[in-house]
Amino acid sequence: MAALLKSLVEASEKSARIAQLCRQEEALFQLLIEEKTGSDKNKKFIQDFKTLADVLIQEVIKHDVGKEFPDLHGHISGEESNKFENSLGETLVVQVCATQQDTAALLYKILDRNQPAAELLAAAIHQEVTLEDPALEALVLPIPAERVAIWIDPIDSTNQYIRGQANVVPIDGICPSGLCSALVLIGVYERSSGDPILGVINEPFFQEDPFTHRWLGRYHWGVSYQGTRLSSLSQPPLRPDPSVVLSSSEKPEIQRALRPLYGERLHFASGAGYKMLCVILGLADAYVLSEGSTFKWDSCAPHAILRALGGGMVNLGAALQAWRTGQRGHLPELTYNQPVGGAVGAERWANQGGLVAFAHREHLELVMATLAAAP
Ligand code: 2IP
Ligand code: CA
Repeated sequence: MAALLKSLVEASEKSARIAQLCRQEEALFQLLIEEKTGSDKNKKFIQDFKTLADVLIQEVIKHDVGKEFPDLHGHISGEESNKFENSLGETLVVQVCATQQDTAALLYKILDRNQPAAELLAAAIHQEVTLEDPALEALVLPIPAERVAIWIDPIDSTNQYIRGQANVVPIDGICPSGLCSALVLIGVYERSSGDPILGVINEPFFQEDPFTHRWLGRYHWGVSYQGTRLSSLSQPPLRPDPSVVLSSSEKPEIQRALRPLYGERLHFASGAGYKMLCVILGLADAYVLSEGSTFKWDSCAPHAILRALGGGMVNLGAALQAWRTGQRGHLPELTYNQPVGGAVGAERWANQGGLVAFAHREHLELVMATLAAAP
């Protein structure tokens, strides 16, 4: 069912436009930041921000895709809750209304009666986005909507989205930080097995037009389902001198353990989705993360694309255990349908045990052998 893929790509394009608009309109952007509290707070940041753009984008995807595929109703989830508190202390439920006028009226209340901002956003939410992508038109994919569910990260790397610089100079193609690491991630998994089967990654801040200063985005997709593997990208080549991308907060002992394999070719970057994208694009051969600081909505879309390219994403803790006991044939990949037992809030959907993202099985084996041999 290529219609589902097309619908998700279109939803990601609309999302990217909303993300660009909120970042471009300074007055709008200032209105949009709200601190996360309680169990929804990502424990990694002292202060973690959720933006109204985040919530809006998630609701737009739910609305647009849910309208086209009623079987997906109740099976589209994301990082954000759609309750939003404005500076007057009113709690409002963010949703896409039947008409642009109604959405503008709701946003007017959420945005503390800022009419221009409400109208700008409502227009972006209700715009028609239709793609002219011959590669998508030509596809036939037998994916039944009633057997799948969706994880959305409306804007991954929220911190960089809020504070990131526009023109960070990349090191070996990888930006250590910056707006370019803010991504829209939409991943589809099979409800019964939890396997990731379809992914869309949209880069709203791929390039800035030097003349108009407008942002140009781009998107990537991949499908891996019942023997069908298709992607807008090709598998990157295996390199003789491999490199790895890590979180800047990765443990020193893991960095030391990886030195024998990578030497100086250790890169650091913000954004879990962005680091996975670096592997997808062949800018790094692996993303190794030793902690459970990513979530199902971070990894589902990139994981599906990696599988479409012949790679994958394993649970690092479980894979190391299997490796050490000699069970090396089938290292355990991440799945998306089971919450962490006993956890609450966002932690229910954490990728506990960390992860390794890879584009070549041969390279995953090198990572496993290197980490298993570390003192
Ligand atoms: C975050 C974001 C962070 C990442 C963290 C994710 O998602 O991608 O950048 O940490 O794991 O959960 P790091 O940059 O150290 O990899 P969000 O920004 O959507 O909360
Ligand atoms: Ca995220």
